[in-house]
Amino acid sequence: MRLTLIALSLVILAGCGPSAPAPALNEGASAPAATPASGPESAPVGGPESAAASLPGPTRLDGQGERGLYAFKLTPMPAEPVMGQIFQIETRVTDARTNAPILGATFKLDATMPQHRHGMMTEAVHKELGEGRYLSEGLKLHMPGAWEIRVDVDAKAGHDTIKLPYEQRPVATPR
Ligand SMILES: [Cu+2]
Repeated sequence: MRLTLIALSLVILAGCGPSAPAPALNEGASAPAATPASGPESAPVGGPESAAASLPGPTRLDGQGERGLYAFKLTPMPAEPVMGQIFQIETRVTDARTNAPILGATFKLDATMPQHRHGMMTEAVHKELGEGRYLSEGLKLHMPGAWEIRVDVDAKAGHDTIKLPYEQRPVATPR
């Protein structure tokens, strides 16, 4: 029973193509307003409290490495990357015990969709900014859904890695 369910959900999750929304075309394109499918206005406008509660909070992108050597704090720029658009992440790496910045590390950051078994379509470039800060450029999440951002650091104290779940929102459909 359980196995069947798991297998089923895996099959569903594995579907990469079908769930991908059509790529946004040039806004200038004189598309004759594709059927403005009567929007699902079913969402009731609740009180301010309930509305706030239903909003997904900002993703926390920090924590300690798996070996407990370093602490990582990731700051995406912009703060909420848009699906399919290039963005950057600045990662601050510190000693998990002393809080001292980790300098001169071999730094790598990558994003994958573990359930789909694929990564990004771009290759990120990393550079050290100083004071334990590392900049990753050229990141792009081309699908909505569950991504995992992984950082690998090699420094004097050794190698450590952190894997952070990140949910990419779909692009809002134009009206
Ligand atoms: Cu995918």
